[in-house]
Amino acid sequence: MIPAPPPPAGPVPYAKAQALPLLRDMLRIRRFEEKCAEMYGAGKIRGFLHLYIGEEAVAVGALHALDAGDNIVATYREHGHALVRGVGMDVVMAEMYGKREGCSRGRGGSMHLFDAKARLYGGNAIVGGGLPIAVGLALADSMQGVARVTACFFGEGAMAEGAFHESMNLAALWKLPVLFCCENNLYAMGTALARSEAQTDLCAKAASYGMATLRADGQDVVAVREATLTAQGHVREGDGPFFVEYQTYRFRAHSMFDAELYRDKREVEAWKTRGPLHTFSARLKAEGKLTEEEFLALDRDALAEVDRAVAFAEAGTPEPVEDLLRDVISPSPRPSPRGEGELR
Ligand SMILES: Cc1ncc(C[n+]2csc(CCOP(=O)(O)OP(=O)(O)O)c2C)c(N)n1
Ligand SMILES: [Mg+2]
Repeated sequence: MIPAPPPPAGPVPYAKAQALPLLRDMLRIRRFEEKCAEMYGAGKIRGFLHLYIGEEAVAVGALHALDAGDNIVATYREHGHALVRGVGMDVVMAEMYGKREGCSRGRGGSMHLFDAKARLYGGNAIVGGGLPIAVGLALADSMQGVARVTACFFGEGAMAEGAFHESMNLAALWKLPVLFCCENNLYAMGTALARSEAQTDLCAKAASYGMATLRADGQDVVAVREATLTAQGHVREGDGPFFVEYQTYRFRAHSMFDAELYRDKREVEAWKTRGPLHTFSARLKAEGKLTEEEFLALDRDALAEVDRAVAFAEAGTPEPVEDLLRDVISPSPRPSPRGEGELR
């Protein structure tokens, strides 16, 4: 059993007007993903589906500490990052459905949400795959003299990948503006960190590249935001990359195909008592910054947004079969079904 951390101490250091948007975004993610699970059961969403339920404080706290013009790179557990970044819930849901109106034109699905205008560069199914992309984006910015942070989210499982070490090394060597955001939810599929890693102190691994590090309670949206504010300030000042470990927990299975035989149900229940939504709303209520009516209104708004997104996705168009080879690059060009014989 991996014990849950103690509850957050001290008052929320934000006024009501600053605190409620954090709660609102956590509710939007939670309600969106609950609907995704339902629609998966109904056969409307297919393929892989990895839910972020329980981890919402990480994407919300971190993205609320970044500028809207910063780059975001994420994993296949990225619905929350897309929603907080401002990708419309309607086009995200349409992508989940594989519809042409989706943010990746229905080509990517749950694991490949992408929106260049929002500077969301995936959505990546490959564990550790986002790290070199983030380093490349930051290298481009630094060569072009653009002042921007690239925040790269990845799970602790990615830290066993060669791509992680190569990316950390180059980012530190070239002092690139990358904020490495490790979402440490303690498990990589069914493998607990200590079963696969000789060094379980993730900050120590990052520090071995001479990188500044911070560890934050990923179940507390305030702790996440504050740690990220510090870290992004360091990166923005030109002091090189920064690594933040957010200690969090997923309340659901790894994906929709996981019997969860590797963890004790009591452990899951204990961590649920540290759920980011109810602990934050309880603190705000205790401090007189939130009434039950206001909470219910935020929840109603989130549910209504989800209903509109489902209607949009249902009304969308499936990718026509004859278009399936469009934008697919092949080393041996073959005539397309339209007979044009060219790569596009
Ligand atoms: C390179 C690579 N190896 C293996 C997999 C299969 N795989 C998918 S998710 C996953 C676990 C990753 O765990 P972690 O990085 O901690 O992220 P989490 O799912 O916990 O958010 C693995 C091994 C993959 N997608 N890519
Ligand atoms: Mg993990």
